[in-house]
Amino acid sequence: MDFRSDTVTRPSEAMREAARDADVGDDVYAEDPTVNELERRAADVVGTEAALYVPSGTMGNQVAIRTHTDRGDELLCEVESHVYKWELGGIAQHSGVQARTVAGDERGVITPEQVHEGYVPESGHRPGTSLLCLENTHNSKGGTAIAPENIAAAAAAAREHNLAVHLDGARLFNAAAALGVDASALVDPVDTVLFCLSKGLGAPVGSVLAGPSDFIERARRTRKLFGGGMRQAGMVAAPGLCALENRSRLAEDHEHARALADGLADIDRLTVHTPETNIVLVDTEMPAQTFLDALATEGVRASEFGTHQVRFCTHWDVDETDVAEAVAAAERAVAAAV
Ligand code: TLP
Repeated sequence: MDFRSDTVTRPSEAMREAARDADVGDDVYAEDPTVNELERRAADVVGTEAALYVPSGTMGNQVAIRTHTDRGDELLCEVESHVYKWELGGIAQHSGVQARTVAGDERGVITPEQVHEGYVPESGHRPGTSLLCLENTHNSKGGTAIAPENIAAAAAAAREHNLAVHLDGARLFNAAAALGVDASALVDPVDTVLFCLSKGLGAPVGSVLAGPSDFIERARRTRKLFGGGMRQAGMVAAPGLCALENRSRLAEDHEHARALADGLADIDRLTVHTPETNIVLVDTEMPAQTFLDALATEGVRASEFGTHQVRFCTHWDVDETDVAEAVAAAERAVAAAV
């Protein structure tokens, strides 16, 4: 049982068939009908003018940053955000941009005041901020679903300084499902959004960068520059189209995460954070790796998220029985991890 991430899912039969039967063309000439359909449909779903299919969430975020900024600019982001913490310093490497971080609250929310304080006006000595990056759900904070009001407030503060706002919504639809809102409500306040087809939605490959048409046209050139221009990409976009229709199943993952959290909470020497979506963070009294090794011998995999913290992700390849078995395995692992 693999709880390391929601990226580990295997494509369904329907996805495999869709890939086999996909109508394809050369997407670098924008002639792949399946990719074009996916981009149209994706833009529709999040309420933007246009969208761009990209190979990964990381590429989508990095293409967005490069397209929004100029070399030597500064961007503002939460200190534990994925773009800053988990993308190999891509902000500096790909865009020549300096990141200024602010520490959000325990759920990863950035306040308007923090945006005002973090903003740097361009001067003879200072680079000048051009972009605010937000994240929803916030991965490092345990998949917290940030409310539309919080997104809107931070974005409004950014606009007072003429900053563009990019949302890393790798798990945007998890946030929407948890909050009971349409994804467009989370996207309306920002300029651009990245979301992943390859996480809870279950596609084997791919993410989408969405925003205004003129931005997406420029992002298409950046994607090519970054080596992300794919040819008969309809083969992988077709399962992505199936994935887009999987949005309603995410609530199931959230239920499984709650059941998992409840079960783990009864185990001594583990402290469980209450999940808001499909991510369960667990603080371990013993070193996280010791617990993970013991858990692996019980046939359950999870991720190290800190020296004394592990992350479990639920997804469509784990069901209720798996959750119950994982809890029992965790109990044995804690007993064994001395
Ligand atoms: N996150 C992965 C790891 O990199 C940690 C995971 O297993 O959660 N934004 C957010 C908020 C993400 O969580 C991720 C993936 C990405 C962007 C990047 O997506 P990919 O993996 O498609 O490049």
